[in-house]
Amino acid sequence: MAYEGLDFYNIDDLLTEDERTIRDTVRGWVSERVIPIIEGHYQAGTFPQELIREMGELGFLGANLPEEYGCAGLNNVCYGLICQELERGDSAIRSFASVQGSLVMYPIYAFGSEEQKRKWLPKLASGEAIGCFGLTEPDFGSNPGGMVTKAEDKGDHYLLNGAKMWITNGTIADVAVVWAKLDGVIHGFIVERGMEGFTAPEMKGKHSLRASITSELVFSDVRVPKENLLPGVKGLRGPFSCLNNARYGISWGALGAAMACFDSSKQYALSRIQFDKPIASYQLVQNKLAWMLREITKGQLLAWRLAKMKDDGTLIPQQISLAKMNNVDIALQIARVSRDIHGANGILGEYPIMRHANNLESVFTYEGTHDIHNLIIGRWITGIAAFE
Ligand code: TGC
Ligand code: FAD
Repeated sequence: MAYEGLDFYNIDDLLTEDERTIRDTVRGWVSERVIPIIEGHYQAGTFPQELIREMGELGFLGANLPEEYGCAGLNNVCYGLICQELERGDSAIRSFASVQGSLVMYPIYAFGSEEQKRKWLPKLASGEAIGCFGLTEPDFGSNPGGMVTKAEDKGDHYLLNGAKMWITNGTIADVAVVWAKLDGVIHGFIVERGMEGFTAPEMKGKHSLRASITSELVFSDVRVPKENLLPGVKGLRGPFSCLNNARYGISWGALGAAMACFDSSKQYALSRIQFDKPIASYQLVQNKLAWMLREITKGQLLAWRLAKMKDDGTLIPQQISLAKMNNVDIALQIARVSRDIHGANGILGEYPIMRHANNLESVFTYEGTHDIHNLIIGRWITGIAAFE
């Protein structure tokens, strides 16, 4: 039976025909190309690289950036729906698209020179080139302002030294947008694969996002040409502006994972017989399903409203924080309850549940931990920063 999603509050009525068509295209692609192979990649700890060019051809990469640079030029509802459907497949697939589009293409588009845009955006949009985003360091995760990676002005080039950690796509990336301090102020640099002194070893041993590549980035006296500095921004506003876009996409993406867990739970509960009846006939199980539906429906309304405000240009970062923290939180809880409904079968790769639950542990932490988003909202309410 084809996957139909969950739409208890007729949110489809709020979408245009084009938006629904795009959602259905991504949904069909995920059913056909991602779901049959993703568990194998998860078990093997590999990313399905053959999907990258397909995602490019279908317009999933940098989907909300302008057509002028080879992108699809879609609105933010479409971008959100793409994230939702990709993450129904696996958080690794949405992560790939988030990093490529929101964290690599966006800063080049928003802060890059015209030459940088022409050189990188079409290749990144088509999937011919792969990008990564280096902000986090071993000792500076939630507090990236403390970073120690630094660039020195050497006249005709910058000399880059330092290390980044937990970088999605790092090992396979052709280009890294790296944030480093130049005279104590954070700037963005385009570091290219093959530059002498730049290595990106893969991090192994993850129990979460196993179908995603996560890497260190090591810079040892890397000579970065002057023209590779992103000229349009300095300070933390640069990386945080990228995070606004990626966090926005995650708000939608987490719903995709939650909807996959709900769908599997409903089917399982209807077919699993215990004490001579389907477990779906017991009040306790119905309570769990009703709670999932309730939380997903609220999350969908948050995401849709967020998209409208983003398209109107009225969205503030604190509103993104609310949706990111809420939707990831409920998705993670739904995945855990879903595991319970599936009983022992819930731990098997035959069902997507444990994979989503484990992935969502990372999503809860990356792009600002749950509590960092609490503190961002707390600062907005009180005017008092409680980070330190
Ligand atoms: P703070 O003093 O608040 O701000 C410093 C400057 O930045 C500006 N700013 C923003 N600008 C645009 N958008 C935002 N959301 C912004 N938030 C702050 C701010 O106006 C200020 O500008 P200026 O011109 O006055 O200097 O900075 P802080 O150091 O106190 O930091 C506050 C805090 C904790 C909220 C922040 O550091 C934070 O968000 N930490 C979390 C770090 C994080 O999210 N890292 C994510 C790394 S990337 C990643 O995880 C990718 S996973 C991808 C995947 O695989 O999908
Ligand atoms: P910490 O900052 O050490 O936090 C640990 C705990 O302390 C958390 O519970 C946190 O909420 C809490 N805490 C921290 N500060 C405070 C405070 N002031 N008040 C109260 N509680 C606090 N980064 C990139 O730059 N690029 C990427 O592509 C990328 N991809 C990632 C992929 C994966 C799979 C993962 C797991 C991470 C990725 N990250 C990436 C890194 C991610 O953004 C960081 O892990 C995240 O920002 C948190 O940093 P940390 O892990 O160092 O945790």
